[in-house]
Amino acid sequence: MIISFSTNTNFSRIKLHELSKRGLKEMDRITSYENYREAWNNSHENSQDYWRRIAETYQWSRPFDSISSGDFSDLEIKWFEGGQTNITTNCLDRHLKHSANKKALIWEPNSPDEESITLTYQELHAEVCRFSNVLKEHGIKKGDRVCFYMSMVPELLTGVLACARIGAIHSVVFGGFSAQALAGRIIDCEAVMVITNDEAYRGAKTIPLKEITDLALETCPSVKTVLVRERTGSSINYKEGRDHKLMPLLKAANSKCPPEAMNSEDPLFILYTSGSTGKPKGLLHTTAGYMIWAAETFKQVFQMQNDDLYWCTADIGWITGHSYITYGPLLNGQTTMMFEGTPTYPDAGRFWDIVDKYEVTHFYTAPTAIRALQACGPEHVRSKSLKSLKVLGSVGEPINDEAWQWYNKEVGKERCPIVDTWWQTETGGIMISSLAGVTESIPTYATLPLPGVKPLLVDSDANIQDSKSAEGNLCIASPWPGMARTIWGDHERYRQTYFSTYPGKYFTGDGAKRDEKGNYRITGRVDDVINVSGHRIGTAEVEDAINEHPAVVESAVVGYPHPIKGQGIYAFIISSAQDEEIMAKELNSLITKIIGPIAKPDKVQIAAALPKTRSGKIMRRILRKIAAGEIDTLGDISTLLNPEAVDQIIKQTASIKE
Ligand code: 7RM
Repeated sequence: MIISFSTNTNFSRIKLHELSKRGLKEMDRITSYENYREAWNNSHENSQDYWRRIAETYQWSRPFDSISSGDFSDLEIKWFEGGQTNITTNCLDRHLKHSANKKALIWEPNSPDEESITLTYQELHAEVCRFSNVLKEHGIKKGDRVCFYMSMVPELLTGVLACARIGAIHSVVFGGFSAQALAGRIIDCEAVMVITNDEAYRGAKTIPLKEITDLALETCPSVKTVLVRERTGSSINYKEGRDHKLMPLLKAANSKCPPEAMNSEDPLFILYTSGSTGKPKGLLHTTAGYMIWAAETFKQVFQMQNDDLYWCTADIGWITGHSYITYGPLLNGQTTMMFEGTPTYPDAGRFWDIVDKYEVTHFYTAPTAIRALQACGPEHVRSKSLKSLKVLGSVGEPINDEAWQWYNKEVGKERCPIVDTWWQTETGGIMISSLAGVTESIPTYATLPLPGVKPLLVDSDANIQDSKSAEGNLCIASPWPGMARTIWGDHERYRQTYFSTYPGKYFTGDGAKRDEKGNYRITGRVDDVINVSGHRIGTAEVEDAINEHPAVVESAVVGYPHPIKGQGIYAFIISSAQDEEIMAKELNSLITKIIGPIAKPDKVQIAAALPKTRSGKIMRRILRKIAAGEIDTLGDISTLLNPEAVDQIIKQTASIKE
């Protein structure tokens, strides 16, 4: 074994005057491939030192006593124990000395005709403090759960930070979920407050968020207060004593609020995500480890200069919006942009208009958006300048070669490195990615693990694939600061879901390949999770919803390749109903009600029977092949209980409409 005695000392350092301008302490930035290698080795061989040095560049109200403890067997994982900090001190207060007048947030509204909003660090600090005081005035205290069901308005970002400032636990629910899905999450975390909009603007549509909230709250006794951020001004119901208008409260509130001293392992937020079984899981992220991970990964992956402008197009309702709209950029003292609208409103040039309007340098989006815009034709992008762009990012699903090439050529004009960032709600931040302009970008490869991340490829018998180039199920070998610490209220489910398939390892649910040089290519989920337009959807959840239909006897839902969405949803059902089109409509509205419009099936097929094993299990592998149109490679079906079901389904498939 080669033992490296390397320390961080010869990392190239950002010039001191640059740093003092930013108000940050001296910090290390990886600036070459060799540097990266050294940092990666160091992060594993001298893990404790490595993270101490990084953590010390942040502000603590009480220094930490130890770096990390716990492992993937005891699952009592703790980082920076004994320390106290507040993530908003590090996002906001820390920058006031040198960057008070630097732009912190630029908000671009849904309609290009409406005024944008810009807040400096000073102003954002004041807004967050006002919001914190409003929360306190309404009884919110440390440890309380506050649920956000909002569109992308500035108060979503300031509200989340306000929770963090006073130690309340935020749980953001994406505005595309239904009342029932919202209620499920509120009930699970026993939220005492919901913050919503009257309505959301979304392209040419409006979404009645308050109405949906009211419906959800019929079954949520824990909620005592609802704050409503008026956006469209539509007339909505206010329930006496429970509901309040947010904006007048903010206006009247004091703009100073001291940060709550949070222990390193105190909860910061809960975010729900779908898995292969059961209801959505509330992943819990804690204060210090998440903070360090969001900050450090943002810094190393995006490699921003002081005057650069960063825009991530995600919604704060997803983890990408938590780590890379809110926390990561602000922890680094950068300017973050927030966009309320959609890529195609008023037309498919909107993203590029925004890039030109503000001179965005760093642009981070999802493959599904790239493919959707690609399908609208090159004129929308070729008619724009885009000369400000320096770095492009991709996240949420595997990026196919065609989309990668289009992004590189039409958007990046072949002069912007692309960072394809692989990570999950569970990981808190980026795990595998190139570092912009520092390590190589390779089409369709997320490439290299970040310092602190040791990926493993294992086969289905749990054998680690040691050879340089290999393929297998992607696991992570050891804890990293940003990992979720538990599933809210169900630590056993956390163990079962992530650490039982391969004991002693974290199993991601993804498959991956590794090339000779150690670059990873993520091939997609190997479990019953499908990724539709970058949204994680559990097939079991969709099946449960479908099975609520009185005419459905049984169902099986699988993903299939979809040119824009990445994966589409294909539902096979056994039903007494005859008419597939009517059934598809009914199931669409049922799923919209139970989960939300994002989980609507693209195809519904009424089958005479589902292929089953002799023990009665549905053979999803075969259904996936049929859904993908790969009927020549079904493999051996003779051992099935009912091989004839396969032929029947294939015959019917030809007539299925989207
Ligand atoms: C950040 C986020 C996680 C799942 C993950 C993968 C897929 C995400 C990439 C990717 C290939 C990528 N969190 N995924 N990023 N697959 N390349 N760069 O999306 O919890 O919502 O989803 O998304 O399958 O397991 S998530």
